[in-house]
Amino acid sequence: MVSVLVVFVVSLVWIFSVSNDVVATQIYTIDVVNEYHHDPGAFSQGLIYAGNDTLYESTGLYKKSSVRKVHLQTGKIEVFHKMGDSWFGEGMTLLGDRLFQVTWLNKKGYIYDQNNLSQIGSFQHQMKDGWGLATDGKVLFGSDGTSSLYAINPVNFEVIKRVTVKYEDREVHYLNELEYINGEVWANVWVTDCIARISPKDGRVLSWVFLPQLRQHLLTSGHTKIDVLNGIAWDEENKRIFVTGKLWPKLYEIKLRPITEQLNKNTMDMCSPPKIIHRM
Ligand SMILES: [Ca+2]
Repeated sequence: MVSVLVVFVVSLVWIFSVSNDVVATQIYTIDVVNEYHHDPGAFSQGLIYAGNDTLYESTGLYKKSSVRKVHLQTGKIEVFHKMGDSWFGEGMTLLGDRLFQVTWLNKKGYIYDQNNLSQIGSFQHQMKDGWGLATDGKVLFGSDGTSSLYAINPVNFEVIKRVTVKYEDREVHYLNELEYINGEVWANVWVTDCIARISPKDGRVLSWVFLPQLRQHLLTSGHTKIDVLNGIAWDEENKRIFVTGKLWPKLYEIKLRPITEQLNKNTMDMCSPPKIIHRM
């Protein structure tokens, strides 16, 4: 009888703790504050805001990969660096006055002068692949398309720390473009319309941002050749969040709005697809 009671009490505690976790994970939808022109030929892989209405963008695809300095208001490309035809540009971040960029299916990255985008160095990293980069001003955060989030020494490029990103007990695979915002690392999850807000301390997904309306609106407006949502940039000074996607004709400034929707299995499948598909 005592053991039955113990099991009952333990079960109650477990149910209570699980339901608390579900309630504690905030979900946000978004409102569009501004929209700007974005080069529809830019296969966006890295996006950074650098002050003075200036964005830096890294783009992918073989023979088309590039690094650009872009004026926010007009979308005008002010400086353009074309990468070699055999390189596929991926995530990029700005630390000091240098841009660090990783490349797809390769452990080699490049360093550029932020003013003229001249290539001033290269590096080898220890991730499995190069997908996303961000920085808190001290270390580089990196993703490689798995559920791993890396903290990387920006001098010797050794991995300082690796955490597995999880929502509750479920690994979140395909972490893509990154941005460091107020102590969190925000990550596009490849092929989804979701952004995971991650604690870099332990890899826990603290909350989710749902953005399906952006891609859906572009599709219904006739932009049928667009690819997935990818690219997050943060204007620390003015607290502005920018997002775009691969081959999207627009870049959006968004604001988050909390919603009360409960997370269910469909939501989790939508934001954190099982690891069964292979990237083209
Ligand atoms: Ca970014």
